[in-house]
Amino acid sequence: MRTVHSDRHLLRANRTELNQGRLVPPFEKPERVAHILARLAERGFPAVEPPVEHGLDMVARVHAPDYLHFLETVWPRWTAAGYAGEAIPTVWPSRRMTRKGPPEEIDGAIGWYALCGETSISGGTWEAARAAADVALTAADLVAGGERAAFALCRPPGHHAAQDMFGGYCFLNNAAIAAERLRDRGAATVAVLDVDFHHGNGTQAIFWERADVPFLSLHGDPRFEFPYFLGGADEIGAGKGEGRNVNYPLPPGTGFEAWAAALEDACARIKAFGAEALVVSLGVDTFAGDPISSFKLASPDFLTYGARIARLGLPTLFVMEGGYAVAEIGVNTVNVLEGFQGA
Ligand code: 6XA
Ligand code: ZN
Repeated sequence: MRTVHSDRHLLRANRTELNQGRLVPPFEKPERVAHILARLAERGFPAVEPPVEHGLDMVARVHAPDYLHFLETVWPRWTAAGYAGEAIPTVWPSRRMTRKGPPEEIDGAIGWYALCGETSISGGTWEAARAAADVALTAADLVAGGERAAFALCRPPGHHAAQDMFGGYCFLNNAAIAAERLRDRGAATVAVLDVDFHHGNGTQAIFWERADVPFLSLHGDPRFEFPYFLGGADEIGAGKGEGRNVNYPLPPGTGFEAWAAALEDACARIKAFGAEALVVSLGVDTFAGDPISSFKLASPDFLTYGARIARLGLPTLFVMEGGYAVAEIGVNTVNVLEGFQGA
């Protein structure tokens, strides 16, 4: 399996995350990628390939123009305002605050575009996010060109990013952008299967009314887990997308047996939807040792479920999302790919 990856992820090197009431070093850090690259090499995967620049056309199919302009300019605006720290929202258009649109002041505008407050923005974030989208698009092109599967080693991740919102470490929705690309390149129905521990609220929102991109997500029950305000089993899509959004909220502490049963159901539905290609939002924060998640998957379980995904028999694009047990992130991620290849 070929891997696409850009060194420009290193430009995303923020120093702060708001976690449990403290500013801490971010969990979503560059070392994550180094461990995955090392494991790919150790296991004999082909040398990683740099992305082809695709410009912003495909990105703009998923994200609103004013949001893209915000992402491009937020850091210079923040520093020009004289703020000393990294850009973090502190106020939102919350219930009963009815003014629409971003205010002039960047301290307010960032709240308009933020879905939550842990994710700081610093210089280089926009450049890294753009490179990650190019990685996803380039890997999607490999699959569209006939590869059985490809791995988009994206960083920063994307599945929380909605049409016009960032948060949960995400800025551009790499998986959604790739799914659009696979649609353009001829797959009539492209399923997105999100196996990250967290609900892919951004991907769900983007394809909510779409029949051509069904979205299926296994995740921590939002009654207990981030992003809290989306991800219930009763969210089934609307309009043409009705019945094509499928959530599997699972309780804290879920182990592989229950998780795999949900995956089995998701696979049956992907078949029933008639998907011609598959995008997997691949977060490995379902691992028992993950510092911010509560599922109990063990490293061999990642091999097992990679093989199950392969048995769908679909051209498959893996897009990297979360996973913060850094010492094991390489093994767990590459286990999914090896399980897939060995099936
Ligand atoms: C914020 C948790 C953000 C979760 C990010 C993630 N307290 N998403 O891994 O998949
Ligand atoms: Zn996650």
